[in-house]
Amino acid sequence: MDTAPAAPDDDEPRLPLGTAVLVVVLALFAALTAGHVVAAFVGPGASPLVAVGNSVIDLSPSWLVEFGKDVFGTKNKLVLLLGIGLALVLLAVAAGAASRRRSAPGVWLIIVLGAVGLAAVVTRPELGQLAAAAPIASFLVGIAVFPWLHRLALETYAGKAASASGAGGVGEARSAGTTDASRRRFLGSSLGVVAGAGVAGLTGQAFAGPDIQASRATIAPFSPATKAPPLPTGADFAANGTPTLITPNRDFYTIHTALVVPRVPVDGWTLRIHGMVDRPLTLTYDDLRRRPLVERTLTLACVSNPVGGTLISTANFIGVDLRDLLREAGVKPGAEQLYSTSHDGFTAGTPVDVVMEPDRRAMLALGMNGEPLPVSHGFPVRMIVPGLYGFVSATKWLVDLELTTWDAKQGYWQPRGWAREAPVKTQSRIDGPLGDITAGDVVVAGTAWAPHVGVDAVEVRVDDGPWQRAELSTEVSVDTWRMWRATVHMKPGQNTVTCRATDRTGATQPEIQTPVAPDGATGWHSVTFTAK
Ligand SMILES: Nc1nc2c(c(=O)[nH]1)N[C@H]1C(S)=C(S)[C@@H](COP(=O)(O)O)O[C@H]1N2
Ligand SMILES: [Mo]
Repeated sequence: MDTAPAAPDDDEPRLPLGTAVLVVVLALFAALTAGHVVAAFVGPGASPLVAVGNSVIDLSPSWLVEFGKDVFGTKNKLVLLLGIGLALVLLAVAAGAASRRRSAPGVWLIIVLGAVGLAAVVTRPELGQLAAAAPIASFLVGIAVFPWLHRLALETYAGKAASASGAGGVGEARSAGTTDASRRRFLGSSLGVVAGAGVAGLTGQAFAGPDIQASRATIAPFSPATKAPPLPTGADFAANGTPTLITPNRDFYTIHTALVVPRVPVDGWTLRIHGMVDRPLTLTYDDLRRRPLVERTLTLACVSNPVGGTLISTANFIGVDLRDLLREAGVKPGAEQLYSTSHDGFTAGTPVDVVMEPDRRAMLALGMNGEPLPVSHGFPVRMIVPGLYGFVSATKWLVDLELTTWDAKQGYWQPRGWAREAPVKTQSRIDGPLGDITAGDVVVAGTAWAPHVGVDAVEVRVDDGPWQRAELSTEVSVDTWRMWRATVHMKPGQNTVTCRATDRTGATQPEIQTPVAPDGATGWHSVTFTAK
């Protein structure tokens, strides 16, 4: 790489590659920070980086999304952001290399990236018109900072070039002085850009951060008219390694497509219920709160949970009965699909006949384990339908419910290769024992679920031995997972334990392994334990 400050063949000053790239990187950094800060006020999803990331997720083919989830697990969003960061660095290197003399190529990069950021933000369904302010701020800062730093850098090297070709005493000294001064100016300005962006970023964070938590904090404690029954004794075998029956909010699994969690304050939140109904409704948070609140112990499962996986949790959800609400709106005959939309544009289609089953206990949840919903679990309001996977029923940050037909609309995951109707499959999993095992009698324990159907039996076996019936924890309801435990004999060395559940219809979970797509994994869970 040529790092000479000036080309010998002409007088035009030329930046070393590293400096040219640095100028582009600094300008992009300042631009993205500016957008991020403005986004803190107009909505976190308006940050150009976040909006582009969200659009990449939504536009990616489903195989790529699944590949990302498989390879990077819950870190997949971090990897996506790092990937976008890397792409920006590569573009900065290219633009820097092209901008060693003139700023035009770098200016073009900023124009193109500005357009991409603006396009991503204005096409995000969750963002209002005000959101465009964030990418515009990015663009304005980028288009101002880049030519400015570029000029300062060039002045430094113009000075050097002059001093290199200058002849003799006084003149040389003066040129060197100019060089030092301009170098100081360039370095000082660069540091100023970094510091300014840092301070602005932190200020933005500080202003925007507490906002949604403040809204959450204004929610008065719920006093449900119908409380969840107290947990029976023996509801879990946590002492043997299973989870507790109720998952604490901080441990409840989290799945959503949004790159940053939507922040939806209660003030101004409304839920529209419309479409094929006799009486369309628009409800505020207080409208919902004033209804008789119910508390229900419900298990929620993700369709992407592999056999043996942990994308399943249970909570006491507090909210309003969804069937009652829909009956007030008056569901018209012919309505097949309850199409729910979240603030961030996620959608799910739920069968109307399932939601309207008298004993289905579907709800709009406002609270979870005694608190207002945590922001990452859908504050202020989400949907929960016992027995259906979350992707077709459990819309978080809910803002709209439309009664419609299957032909009219498709939920978010359906065109991406996932099923339209997706009841949770009967499954069982081995959780314990944890720690060292001594050969002989060993208590193995685990979790089983058949939401809205109920688990009737779990069997375990060691290697190819006979199936042995496990003890089941006390059932809380058919909508709640159950724990199991069994004493099995383990020999010194390796022992492969397998489990299988049978639900209340008498169906035993199939041995055949199928992938999570399109409607949930099947197969038996096995764990190999080494006993001493
Ligand atoms: N707005 C929104 N709601 C959503 C999703 C989403 O991506 N966006 N994911 C769904 C899926 S796939 C599941 S499994 C559940 C997970 O809910 P949790 O994060 O509270 O566990 O939320 C559902 N609701
Ligand atoms: Mo899910």
